Amino acid sequence: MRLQENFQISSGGRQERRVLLIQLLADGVTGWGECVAAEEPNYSEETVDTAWQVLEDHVLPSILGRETAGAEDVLAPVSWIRGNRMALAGLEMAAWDLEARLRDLPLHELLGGTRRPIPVGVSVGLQDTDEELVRKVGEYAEAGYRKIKLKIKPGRDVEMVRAVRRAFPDLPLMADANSAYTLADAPRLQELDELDLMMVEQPLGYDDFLDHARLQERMATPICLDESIRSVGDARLAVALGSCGVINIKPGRVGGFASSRRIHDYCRQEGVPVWCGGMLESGVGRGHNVALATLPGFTLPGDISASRRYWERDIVAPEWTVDDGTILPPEGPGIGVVPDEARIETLTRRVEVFF
Ligand code: OSB
Ligand code: MG
Repeated sequence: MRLQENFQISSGGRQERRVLLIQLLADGVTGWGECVAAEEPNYSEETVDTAWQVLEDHVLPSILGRETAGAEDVLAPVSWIRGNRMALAGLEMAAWDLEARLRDLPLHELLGGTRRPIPVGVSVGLQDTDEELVRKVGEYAEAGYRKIKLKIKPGRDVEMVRAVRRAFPDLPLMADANSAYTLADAPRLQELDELDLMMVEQPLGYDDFLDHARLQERMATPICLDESIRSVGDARLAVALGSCGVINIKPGRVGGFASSRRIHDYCRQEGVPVWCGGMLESGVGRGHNVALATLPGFTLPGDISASRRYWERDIVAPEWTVDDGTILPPEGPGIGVVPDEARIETLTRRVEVFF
């Protein structure tokens, strides 16, 4: 699927998405999953190709045809697999959608969600000029998004964010560095404290809990961890060390909904706010994110924008729309939207069927 614009983050840009969809069939009903792994290993170690290989060679042979108590336990036979959480999550979330459809329940209800409508924000990629960024942010603010996230990197940070803050003094703003800095940049990052940001996301290394804690001691703005948090164990480590004040939960990154709920429940108990991040998903993965964001601890707007923000045409009907900065979780079964199988077929480059 071709993105409407090249989406630039500190580690590079993306124009095309190779979306790995998983259909899980039982009793004539289909559950849909989306693996969020990217084309290149620049966000996590996984790619769409490693995920395909792990699913084909290791996950599916262990799981297909086995009895399972429900989606919550579908990954039990592959608990021996280390990492590869995006591959596992794609399958696990398909199982949740399947279970919800088999029980004729909306996925958000099966997950225990309570919030509706859900407030949403938008993530804005790096732009060539501050003027272009200010113009884009203005459009999203006008559209009503409840939080606007600016991608930053060294050389495109304090002055750029200041230009946006000057143009929009009251806008809920945050910045995301995707691990572009080191602790040596602390003086620079501290300058962000003057710009009234809701949080700064993943400023340092994807695996560096200690330096995030050192940086948080020196910054008033809460640090939000994204790449660093892959499990509830990571969340416990981050909270114990003081590495962050906020956590971004992406179900695709943490191994699925069961893991997302463990992180959510732990953060709720510890008073750490969470929100649902995004990975440039198609309408299928967007549906999983909408369902997750209905859980009570998701008190901050997620990176869950309308289908049209990324896609000229999405692969689900109806497409995801944002009304006054909110999305109303659908009441239909499963993710509540219908994948457009004819359109998906025209976009498909590779199919494999397992029994
Ligand atoms: O860091 O949150 C991120 C997109 C791809 C990879 C990483 C990130 C992002 C985004 C976009 O910020 C979120 C979205 O709108 O899907
Ligand atoms: Mg991020």
